[in-house]
Amino acid sequence: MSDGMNAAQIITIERHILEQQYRLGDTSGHLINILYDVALCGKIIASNVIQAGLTDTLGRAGEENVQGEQVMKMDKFADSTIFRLNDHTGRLACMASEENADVIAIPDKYPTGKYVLLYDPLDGSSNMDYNVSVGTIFAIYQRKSTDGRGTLDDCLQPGRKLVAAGYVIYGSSTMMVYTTGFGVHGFTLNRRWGEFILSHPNIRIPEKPQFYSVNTGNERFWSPGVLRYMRYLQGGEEVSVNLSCRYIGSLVADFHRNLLAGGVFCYPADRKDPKKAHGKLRLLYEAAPLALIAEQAGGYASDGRKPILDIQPTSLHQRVPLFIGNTDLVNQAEEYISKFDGPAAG
Ligand code: FBP
Repeated sequence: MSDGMNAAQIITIERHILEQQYRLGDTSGHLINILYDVALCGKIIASNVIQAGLTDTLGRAGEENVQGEQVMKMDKFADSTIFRLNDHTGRLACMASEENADVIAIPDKYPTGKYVLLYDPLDGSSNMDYNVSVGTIFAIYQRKSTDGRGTLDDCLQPGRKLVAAGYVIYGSSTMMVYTTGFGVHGFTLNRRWGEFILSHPNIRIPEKPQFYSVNTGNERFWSPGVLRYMRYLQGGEEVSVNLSCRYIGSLVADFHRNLLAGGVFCYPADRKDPKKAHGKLRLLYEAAPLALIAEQAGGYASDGRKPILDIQPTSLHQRVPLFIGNTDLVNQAEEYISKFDGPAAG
């Protein structure tokens, strides 16, 4: 027995990912290795997150990113860690990050490969200084172009084309949750072994939801359909559900809780703030990868009108409204929005 586990129980993330290889027909093994590299990024970032107060990694880096947000020191660390661990492997055509305005090219001295890696290096980073859970979100596509350096077009693919997606959450424990289209699986980092071990196989969103998550501070900016939907979630409509409100303000943490306990996370469009007229969260490295996880776990993700996974991206940092979690709850959001906000504009 080791750490309370007998050998037969120990399923490392490498073993689990390798078992996916045969299902994926990823003969090159490149996708498998990218997933393993992401897990290694998670371990390195986790080792810094957990002692951030002791090292000079809390606070702002004194610059603004393409989103118009203050960049945190840990954003920079996480961003450069993911780049450095993936720029030389020959598995990627290109990368894109929430922290970088443009497509990230593979340095000329290194070969390119057939996959594209998109990532939010440290989601919820503005909460880091307050010891709130944060996360890394990743999305992997096969390139569309045939060879050479990858392009913007290789990154602008609808979520239905994802070959793998997931996140690493840095909370009371560090977990990696991923899917390659064969269910959703969660691994907990055993710090003594320095290894992610399978702890949550085949995650399914519980049928009976418990929570709704939304920043009610934005209520005055919501459309009539969204306002009625929130009343429905709070038990204020004739036919209602009666959920408890939980909002951390860190997407990965809010999503992870609802994935395991049942519920819905909402970041609606914001009718007054032009910057958030299409929501706050980014389609490519927040909404789409989590939408694949949700659907693979028996849930659903929508922009209030249509499936997130069907949206054809038009720009790298495009934002979308997001309703994600139990299918029934998200379907209700679509119904309230179409009933009280009328047909979609344009
Ligand atoms: P980033 O930190 O990746 O920019 O994420 C944005 C985010 O912090 C989400 O994690 C979270 O769900 C949301 O913004 C919170 O926004 P608000 O403070 O407006 O409720």
